[in-house]
Amino acid sequence: MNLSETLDQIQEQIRSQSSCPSGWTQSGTRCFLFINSDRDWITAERHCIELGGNLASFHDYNQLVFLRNLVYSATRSYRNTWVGGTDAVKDGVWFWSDGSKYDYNNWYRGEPNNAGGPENCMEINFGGISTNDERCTSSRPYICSRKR
Ligand SMILES: [Ca+2]
Ligand SMILES: [Ca+2]
Repeated sequence: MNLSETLDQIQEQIRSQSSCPSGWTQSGTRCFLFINSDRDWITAERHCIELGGNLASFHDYNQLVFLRNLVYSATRSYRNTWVGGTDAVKDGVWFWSDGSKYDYNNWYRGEPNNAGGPENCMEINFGGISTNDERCTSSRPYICSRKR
């Protein structure tokens, strides 16, 4: 093999390592997949784990907009959709199932409110761009996220 062929091979390896699996959308260093099947939160999370990730987290307004647009591109609507936020361990203490820092939120006014009972899982696309705490047993489509 000559030098040029070797370089081509190395470049191809870098390309394949730095891109998302087929069907996933890249944003920054991560890959995202909207799954248009209604599941309860923990079933959604377990499916994301099977796919090598977790339910998606977001850490600023733009990342939340990105997730919202991902739902729109797949469904042409802004369906309420699970992400990885939960306060199931201790009410009012929110964290992300992917272990990243819980450093941003954009709750709809009056949320999170545990309306009519425990609401311990986070959905996006509630009241526009905002989020809501929802019963974890509700069925929603969901967004998985994983490293490239
Ligand atoms: Ca709660
Ligand atoms: Ca709520």
